[in-house]
Amino acid sequence: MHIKSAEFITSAVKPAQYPPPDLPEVAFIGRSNVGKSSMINCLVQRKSLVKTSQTPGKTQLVNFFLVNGCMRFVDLPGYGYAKVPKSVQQQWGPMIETYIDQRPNLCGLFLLLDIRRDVREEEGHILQWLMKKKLPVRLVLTKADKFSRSAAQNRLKILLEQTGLEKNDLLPFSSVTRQGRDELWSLVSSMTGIYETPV
Ligand SMILES: Nc1nc2c(ncn2[C@@H]2O[C@H](COP(=O)(O)OP(=O)(O)O)[C@@H](O)[C@H]2O)c(=O)[nH]1
Ligand SMILES: [Mg+2]
Repeated sequence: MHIKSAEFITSAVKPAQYPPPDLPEVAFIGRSNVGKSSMINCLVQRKSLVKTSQTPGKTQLVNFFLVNGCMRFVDLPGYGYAKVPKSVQQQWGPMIETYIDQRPNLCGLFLLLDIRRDVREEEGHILQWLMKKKLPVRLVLTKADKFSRSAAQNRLKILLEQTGLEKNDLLPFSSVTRQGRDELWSLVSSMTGIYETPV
């Protein structure tokens, strides 16, 4: 996909603040510091459309980005950062579940997991919500550059067992080497039905 434009639209905490559901959306979810902002920036070829940080856990909002004027990327709040107060940590669940439940134009989701980490309770919850909704989901294994190809294959096997997902549901990705970027865009296209940049 040729990237013509990518812009921040708005941040929301509740559905009344979401933009109208008039364009297809794909959403990105993951633990704080998993590399979500870096991945979105890599997809849209912008250095800092989405702020990346050394201090994780800052984004506790649902952030909407308009891409090529025809689809939206939705950056969901990062979870699981210990230094964030408990009260704030407890908001991510309802905020994400509400978005998934109440968004008619949501076409698919990418759940991000650091390739070096195991699947935990939060990822389990999210996978359950998605299966209930029958929404397309892919598990993106971020920071794949931290491993050699063969070590990455071993991790893939372990994560397949932990999640019960199928091989095609997992995608190694790196925003450093851009490994997986084209595959990710193909998935976004098939989820949204948008294959071409509008003229
Ligand atoms: N090696 C490596 N580091 C990454 C990658 N993606 C992100 N990072 C680093 O991981 C940290 C968190 O990244 P960020 O995108 O802000 O994560 P977010 O909290 O999930 O949005 C930053 O220090 C990034 O430079 C990657 O693909 N490879
Ligand atoms: Mg971020």
